[in-house]
Amino acid sequence: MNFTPCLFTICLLTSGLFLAQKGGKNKLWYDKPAKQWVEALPVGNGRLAAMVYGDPSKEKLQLNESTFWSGGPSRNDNPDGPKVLDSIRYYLFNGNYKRAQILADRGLTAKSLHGSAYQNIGDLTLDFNDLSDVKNYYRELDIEKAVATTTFTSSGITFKREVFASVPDNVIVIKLSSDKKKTLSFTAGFNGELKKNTKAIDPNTLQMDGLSSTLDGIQGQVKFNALAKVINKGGKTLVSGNGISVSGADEVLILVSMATNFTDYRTLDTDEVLKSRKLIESAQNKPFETLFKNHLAAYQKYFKRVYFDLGTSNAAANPTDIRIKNFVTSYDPELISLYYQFGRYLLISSSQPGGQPANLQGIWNNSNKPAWDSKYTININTEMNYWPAEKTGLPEMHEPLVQMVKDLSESGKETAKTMYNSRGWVAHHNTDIWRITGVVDFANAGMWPMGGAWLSQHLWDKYLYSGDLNYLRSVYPVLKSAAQFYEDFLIEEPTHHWLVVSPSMSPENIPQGHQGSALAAGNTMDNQLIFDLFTKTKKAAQLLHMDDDKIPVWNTIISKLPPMQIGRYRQLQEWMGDWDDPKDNHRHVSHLYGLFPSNQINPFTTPELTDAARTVLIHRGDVSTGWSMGWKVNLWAKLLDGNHANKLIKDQLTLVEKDGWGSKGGTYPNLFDAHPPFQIDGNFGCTSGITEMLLQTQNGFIDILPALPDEWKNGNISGLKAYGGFEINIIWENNKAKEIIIKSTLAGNCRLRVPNEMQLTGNIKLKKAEGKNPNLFFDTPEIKIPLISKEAKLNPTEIKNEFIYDFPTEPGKIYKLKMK
Ligand code: FUC
Repeated sequence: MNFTPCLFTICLLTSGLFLAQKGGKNKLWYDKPAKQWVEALPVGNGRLAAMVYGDPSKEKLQLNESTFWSGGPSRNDNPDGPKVLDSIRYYLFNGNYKRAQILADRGLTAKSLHGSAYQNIGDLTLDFNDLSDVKNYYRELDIEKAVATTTFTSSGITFKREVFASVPDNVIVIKLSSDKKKTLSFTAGFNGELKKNTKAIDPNTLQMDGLSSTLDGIQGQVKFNALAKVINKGGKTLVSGNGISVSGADEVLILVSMATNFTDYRTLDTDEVLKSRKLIESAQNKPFETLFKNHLAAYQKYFKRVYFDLGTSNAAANPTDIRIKNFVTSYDPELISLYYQFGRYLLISSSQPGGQPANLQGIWNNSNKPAWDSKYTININTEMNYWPAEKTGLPEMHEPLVQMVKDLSESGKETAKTMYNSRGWVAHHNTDIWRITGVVDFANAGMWPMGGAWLSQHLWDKYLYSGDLNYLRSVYPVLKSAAQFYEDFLIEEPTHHWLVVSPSMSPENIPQGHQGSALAAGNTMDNQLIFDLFTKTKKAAQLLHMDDDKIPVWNTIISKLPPMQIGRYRQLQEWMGDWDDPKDNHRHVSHLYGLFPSNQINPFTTPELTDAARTVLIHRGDVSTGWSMGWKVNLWAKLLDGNHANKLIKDQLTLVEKDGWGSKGGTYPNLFDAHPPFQIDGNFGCTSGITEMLLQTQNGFIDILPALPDEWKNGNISGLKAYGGFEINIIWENNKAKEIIIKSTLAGNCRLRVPNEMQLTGNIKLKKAEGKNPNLFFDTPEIKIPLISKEAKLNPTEIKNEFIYDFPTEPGKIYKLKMK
């Protein structure tokens, strides 16, 4: 192919009809086709996904379907659990950590099944037979419309390709057009490693079917069927080998449908051929304009809820990969807002009601043996995927996670019984589409019986945004059963007689002097998770007037949990013993769960713990894997240090040019987060973190611009959500809040913390806030006084709280505050 990249200064496409608006606020764009997967552009409808390469001569769309996983319905509980549990606990309480680990590997780690892998359907290729004289090349992903477009000229003709994945029509739509009739000629074909057959079933329909892999001894049982319907205007189509050749068409629409036999995590009885065919049949009679209109309405309903503007600069005139490369040395605020909205784009595109939750790679995966199986790591990664959901106006996208937790509460009940002889449900550090809940990999990574406790927090937190009691009623049994597991599983440790989780670990870190074993009892994160789980379950029961008799039981458990501890280096202790190493730069900062996403540590009511949490972050350092940096953006925001949070955003927006493995994260040319390799949690974590810099809602009030970096002088954001059903718009100028608009949907007291003096427009006066916030959505927990090492020299910072106001609100009313 003779290919000339376009220079952005001269890249004006020739034809008026095909003139593409190059770049722009919500666009990723490039002046060359993707050479590797992390340069291709993702589209998805929550179930179907494609990575679009945009190659003029050899177009490729790598395809996924969210239910195409290796294996089949399966479980992985180790039945020897009850035989080894007491001994493991004995060893842990007596300092023989290594023996505990060895025994856990023997009696608790899964005997053979370590989880299934999310797999790749294959590629749709469109071979244009080496186009000559390619010029004016341009490709973009418009995240405001969720469309990937490629345009270029060849021999003076302008070609255009548009691709989107439609939720309402449930197919991937590709439109090929040009500004001259009869110029579209190519061969279309399917290919994939796991295919069984691929053929043209008629001159307009390609079909591929296949079967998922066998892994860890579980026979691959997921069957897929993929169809591509080629609808040409003008020209003709012919079956050519396994493909279809199109010649001399004026315009071509290709509809891609994919389906599997997956019905639910226990059942594989869907007719994948019928499903895939029906979807094509109902889409094929609709004109492109109708398909596009349907798609746009369904997508924008979600996307347009939040608008974010941080200003722009000349840097925005460059292609996206160059902007990432230059980010640290140039001033490019619009890349931050683009990256932010890209996180929302990815969540809308990978997690739709009724579907699977976003896995480690969302739904985009080109491998059949992906990193960590591209499954669900629930000791941080899956939770992080959903941090932006509620607060950035995407509660519907949270639903697949809620459904997965409901599934796990069923599958995990058997695990609790089989492995620990306990009631309730338990999940460890991984799960997959079959909702396995046993211990995977090896004890040093997998022996963490807290996955259920962490995921359950999402059930309650979702309620805090909507106030929907019917929803709360529907998830309450899951919360109660998660708590019930720990009612049975917690054990009194011999020194302080605290109730602790044992065996467990602080994911996935090994304390110094611990004989190389990660296993320990009473780890800080576990205590924080249990505290939250029981506190939230109790609140839910009280709101729903249920289980009065359980309240004293839960209160007793809460009172016997260990307090947080500040160790000799002034650090929040990660473990029950003062074992932290100030040189430890492990990517997990599990004990900081208490700071974010939880609110047990905050600068307002727990200054000493806040100081100790800051020490941990300083010891750990900034640069790490992608998701670790994404978490740290949130953590520094919660410490009210916007400049440090901004530094982390810069670390995260460091270009990683090539796909591969490593421990230094960053961002790929297509804005995918680099663990490396690609892992989507970093994208979502950072979107959440940016929100936390502008709005926090967990400390008993709505905190406006709590961690605004000096560099973000002017900006505005609208459509953010706070607890208690409040919707917030903020405009700031010269680092001061200029205007705040608050919509109340549920009524109640609105307590606001603002960075400068403000007044309400209209008749209502702001009152200086005093005492506890009467609005129960903002209720904050009572934390035990921490134990502090005698060697620790604390340095807590005092927070200036000059402007905290109260005003009453009514449902449906809008309130405007202006700078005084
Ligand atoms: C956890 C992390 C790794 C990776 C994996 C998917 O094990 O420690 O860094 O993100 O999940």
